[in-house]
Amino acid sequence: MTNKEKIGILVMSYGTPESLDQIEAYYTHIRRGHPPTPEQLRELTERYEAIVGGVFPLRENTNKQVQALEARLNEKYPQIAFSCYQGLKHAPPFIEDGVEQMVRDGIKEAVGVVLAPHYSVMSVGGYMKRAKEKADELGLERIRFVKSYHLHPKLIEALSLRVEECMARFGNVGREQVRVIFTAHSLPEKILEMGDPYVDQLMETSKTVAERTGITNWQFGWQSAGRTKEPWLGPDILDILRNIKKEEAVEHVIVCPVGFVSDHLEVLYDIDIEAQQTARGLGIHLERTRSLNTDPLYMEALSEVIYEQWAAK
Ligand code: FEC
Repeated sequence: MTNKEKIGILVMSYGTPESLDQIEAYYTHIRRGHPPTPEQLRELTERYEAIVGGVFPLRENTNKQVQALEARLNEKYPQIAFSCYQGLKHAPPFIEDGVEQMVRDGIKEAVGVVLAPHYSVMSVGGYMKRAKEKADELGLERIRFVKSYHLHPKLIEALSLRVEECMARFGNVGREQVRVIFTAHSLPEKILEMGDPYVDQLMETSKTVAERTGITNWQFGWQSAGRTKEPWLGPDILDILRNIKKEEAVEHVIVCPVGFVSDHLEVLYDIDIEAQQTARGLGIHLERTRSLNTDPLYMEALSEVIYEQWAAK
């Protein structure tokens, strides 16, 4: 089968350090070239130390997701030869490195996809812009992008199964007693004036999962806001926990981080350590839904949106 059409898939993800001594360079990249203060560096290093057991989870998870996606694509669409390339936002191989490697390998047609289902000009839009600029510079014939896939039925199914599985951990507690909080990474509030679809897409995912699972006791919350002076989207998950305990006497909570697809710092620290500590202090039983990682339903959803994007001539 030598005459199969060859398609390059640029799989873009956030990126993470690979060792503790790389945290400073990584943080400097996130801060657009401005190194963190020693205090900021120490604080971030401590958060990584709390979750890293020899490997940085996002490094390993991205590798596994990209391998699983390539395998699924080639199995599902055997008429095409798919090759996946990683392109990371804040760590090597950077987005530009991924595009360069595709060109070096003779790829003429490519599809870019981000391992984050919801579009914001500040998140997915940024990945796409960098990939397109490099592709144009190097003369890659064609690159199209999957912008979002926040309502893909298989993504919704995978998330719904996770909420159900989490609900079962509450034993005899009635479903209506458990508050489900869907979360995503906060962004600066200024995106609201820009007509950005991020907030609406996140609400749509949450509402659809709630409908599918028949859950009525739910709300949305933000997490992991940056520590800057500008206002960020809220309410923050920690404030929500305090308020629902104080004002509504809620004692059972499921956190479902719909904005993330992997186990990494924002899930393993911000939810599993920080939010869990707050919940315990308040006497709340908090459970988190399992991350998607390489879930076959997630790989299937990604394969389908990639194929659709490629096939839309
Ligand atoms: O496990 C890891 O090593 C990396 C976890 C990680 C993920 C992630 C995803 C998103 N971020 C988004 C927005 C921002 C904005 C800023 C920002 C800053 C940080 C810092 C760390 C960090 N982010 Fe992140 N993010 C992850 C980690 N993020 C560490 C720096 C210290 C801190 O603030 O905690 C503010 C800086 C800026 O203006 O750029 C904004 C969004 C996502 C979800 C979409 C995506 O994955 O791209 C949005 C994972």
